[in-house]
Amino acid sequence: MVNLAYVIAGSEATGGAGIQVDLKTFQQLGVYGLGTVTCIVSFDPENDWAHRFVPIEPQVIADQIEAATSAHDVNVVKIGMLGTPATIDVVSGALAQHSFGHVVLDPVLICKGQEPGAALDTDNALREQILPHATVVTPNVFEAKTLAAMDSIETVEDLTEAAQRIYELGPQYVLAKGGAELPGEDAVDVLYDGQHTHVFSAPKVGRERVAGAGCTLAAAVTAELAKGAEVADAVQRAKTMVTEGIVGRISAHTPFDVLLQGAHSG
Ligand code: PXL
Repeated sequence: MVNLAYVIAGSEATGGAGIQVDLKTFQQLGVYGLGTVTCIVSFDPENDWAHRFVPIEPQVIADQIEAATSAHDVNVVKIGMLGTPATIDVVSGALAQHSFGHVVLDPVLICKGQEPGAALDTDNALREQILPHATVVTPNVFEAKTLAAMDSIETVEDLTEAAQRIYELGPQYVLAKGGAELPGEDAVDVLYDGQHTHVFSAPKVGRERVAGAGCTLAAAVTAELAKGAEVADAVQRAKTMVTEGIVGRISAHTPFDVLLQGAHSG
C-alpha cells in the first residue's frame, strides 16, 4: 500500500522552505506527496533577500484542491504558509468540506527576515478559521508568543504555558518548538494534548537558525501520521530527521544555511 500525504503551502523559490521542502520530506520518508500552491515567495538577492510575495488567486487554489482531492483519497494534510485572509477563506472551506483524518498546521506568520506583526488580519484569520481544524499545530517561539498572546517565552515552562494556551484555541495537539531559540544546550520542544506534556530534547547543533527546519518538522510529522504513527511517535521521528538534516545542512548565498532532507537515513 502506498501512503499518501497532501500539502497546502507556499512556494519558496530557493528550495529552502515551503512546498518544495514539504514534498522533499514526504519523499525522503517514503510517502507519496501531492501539493497545492497558495503563494509564491521569491527572495530578492538585490535587496538583502527581502521577501517578494505573490498570492495565488483564490479560485486557482480552490481548483488545485479540487484536483488533488478528486484524484486521491487524501487523509492527512499539512498546511503551511497561507499568507492572506482570502487564501485562508478558501482553505478553511476545504478543511470543513473534507474532514481529513489529520491536519498538521505549521502556523507560518512571518518568514525569517520579515517584520513581525506585518499582517494582523492574516494572523487573526489563521487563529480563528484554521487553528480549530488542526490535529497538530507546530508554532515556533515567535508564533507561540503571537498565538498565546504572551510577551515573552524564555524557558521551557513558558513554552509549556504557551502550548496550553494555544490548546484552548481548538487544536488537538500543540507542538511548541523551542528549537535554537531558548537558552541552554538542548533544542527543546513541548507537545501538549490537553492533559499531558511531553518534552522532546536533543543537543543543539550550533546556535544559528537553519532555513527549512520548521517546514521539515511539520512535513515529517505529516508523513509519519500518513504511515499510521501516533502523534508523539511521529513528533519524535520528525525531530530526529530535523536534527540529522541540520547536521548535514548546506550553505547557500542566502543569509541562512539550509537543512538537507537527504541527510536523514530513515
Ligand atoms: O519557513 C517558513 C516559510 C514557509 N513557507 C514559505 C516561505 C517560508 C519562509 O521563507 O517562504 C513559502
